[in-house]
Amino acid sequence: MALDLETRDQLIDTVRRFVTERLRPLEAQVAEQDAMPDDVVEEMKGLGLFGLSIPEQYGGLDLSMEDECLVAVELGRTSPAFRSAFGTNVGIGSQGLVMFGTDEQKQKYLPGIASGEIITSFALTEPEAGSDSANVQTRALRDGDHYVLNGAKRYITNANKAHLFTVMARSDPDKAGAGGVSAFLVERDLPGLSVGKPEKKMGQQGAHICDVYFDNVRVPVENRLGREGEGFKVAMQVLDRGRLHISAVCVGVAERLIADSVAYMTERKQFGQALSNFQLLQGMIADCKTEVLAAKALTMETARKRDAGQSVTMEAAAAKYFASEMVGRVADRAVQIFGGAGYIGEYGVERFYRDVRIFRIYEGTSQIQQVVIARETLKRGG
Ligand code: COS
Repeated sequence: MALDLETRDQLIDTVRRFVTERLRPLEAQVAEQDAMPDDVVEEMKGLGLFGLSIPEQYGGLDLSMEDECLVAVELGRTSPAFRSAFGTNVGIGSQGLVMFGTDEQKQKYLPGIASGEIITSFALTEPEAGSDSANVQTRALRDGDHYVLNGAKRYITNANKAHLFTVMARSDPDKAGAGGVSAFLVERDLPGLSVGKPEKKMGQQGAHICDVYFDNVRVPVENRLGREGEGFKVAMQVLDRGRLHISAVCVGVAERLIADSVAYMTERKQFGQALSNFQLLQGMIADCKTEVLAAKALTMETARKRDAGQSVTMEAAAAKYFASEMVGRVADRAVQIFGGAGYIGEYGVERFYRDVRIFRIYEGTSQIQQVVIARETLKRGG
């Protein structure tokens, strides 16, 4: 649902203040401790951030994709680890349920997801199914009114905190590829489900990814999401949407890095004058600004198309591809503008440089986005 302009501006203003006053001062601490303070998470719940995309009837804010992207841009202006705390609830952890769930499933889980009481995770990736996500090996064999899940998932965001997983598993062992995959809502406390230790990562400390193991986990048939064999489609549609949200976050991070770079260029003097007077550095700022404007325009245009009910598989892939590569270039230039100060920990620029690297990998690598863009363009004939 699109908010009226006044309500939207109020929400954006509230999020902007929360980011500036509450989250930014904690960036270094969260990175050093690799942990999100509980009180911050509680404040996020109070602001409704866990339920941005959840329909109003289940207690969420029910934002349109356009409004969600505007909020995501604001949240991008701080360490991306903060957004990750509720990112799965807003995106890949909840949207399969929102798009494909039955009324009963929605009533059971969505209010808790919207309030942040239930943390969600999206379990698609496996050791042998990364970019080739149709090659899911986790089994879900039907046994009466249950499916029995066996297998392992890898790099699952928020798995260590999750209460509910959307799991893609092969329900038809005779069918290789996408057609044999079904999606399931799997509760954390089912016997046989276990979660590994958080991985040590390059960046985004404070956000966690872990393996998830299924050892004869009995999932009731009523927890299947969509029809049998429809799981890959569920995953792809969730990712179409998720990719757009990530694009908006990339725009926010880039805007933050440009603002930090401009502030530094104004203050720092070399050769007797401010760095901002040097045209080679101005050229870097111009390139950053041009690219972020382009990424934002593509992201918002695609969000509006999606809100209008159009399929945006290709456009969302293009937005994710362009925005994630763009923020990588912007972060690299920011390190260059800061010089030695960009390379040491104190200024936080090197932390963003590491944090943004994952945007070109998760929810589909840049190369997968290229595949999606090319396939769709060829299919459409141009
Ligand atoms: N929406 C709806 N359906 C889709 C779809 C989409 N965006 N993309 C594919 N499908 C459907 C196809 O239409 C096809 O259905 P039919 O068999 O009925 O025609 C089926 O799904 C299989 O699609 P396809 O043949 O394109 O599958 P591929 O194995 O070639 O894989 C890619 C397609 C590579 C695009 C997919 O595996 C992918 O996105 N990989 C990256 C996964 C990813 O992002 N992982 C990150 C982890 S999650 S954080």
